Amino acid sequence: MVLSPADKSQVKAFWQKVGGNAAVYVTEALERMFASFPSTKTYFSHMDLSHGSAQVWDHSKKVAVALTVAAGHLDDLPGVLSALSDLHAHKLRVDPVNFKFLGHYLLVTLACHLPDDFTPAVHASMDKFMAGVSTVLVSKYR
Ligand code: HNI
Repeated sequence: MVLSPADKSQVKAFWQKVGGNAAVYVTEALERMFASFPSTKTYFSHMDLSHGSAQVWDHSKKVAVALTVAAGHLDDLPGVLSALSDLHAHKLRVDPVNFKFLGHYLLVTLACHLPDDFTPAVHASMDKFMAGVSTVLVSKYR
């Protein structure tokens, strides 16, 4: 997954617009994923997944930070996401297909909240960004 220079600047500029709402959007994306694919809830069976859950919120904040770090290091996603790659593959054993789901629901959520900024070009670049993050996070699976 190669992000062109144009993709990189689109991702950076768009993520700036997301700003402090990143964790809110991650929470909504997770809720959408859980609603459409209830099997994904099994990974979080130790957590309270009800709407407004403090545990989900804490988790979303961590995911948001990881995505913000990734958006700031688009030339070194494998480096900055290495520990998370170990965690998801070796410890959590998240099936790779689930990253496509979460990436999809995050893009849908972003499009809903930032419709004017989520142009087709931004959509394409953000899709590549999420695919790039996912590629790293699944790279050590099995
Ligand atoms: Ni994910 C924990 C980032 C996709 C299931 N995940 C984290 C943490 C970050 C993170 C950050 C917290 C690590 C820590 O505590 O140090 N996860 C990301 C990112 C993506 C992603 C950036 C993709 C965009 N995770 C997924 C997917 C699933 C998933 C698709 C399963 C469907 N993640 C988990 C689980 C945990 C987790 C489970 C542990 C939660 C906990 O606190 O016990």
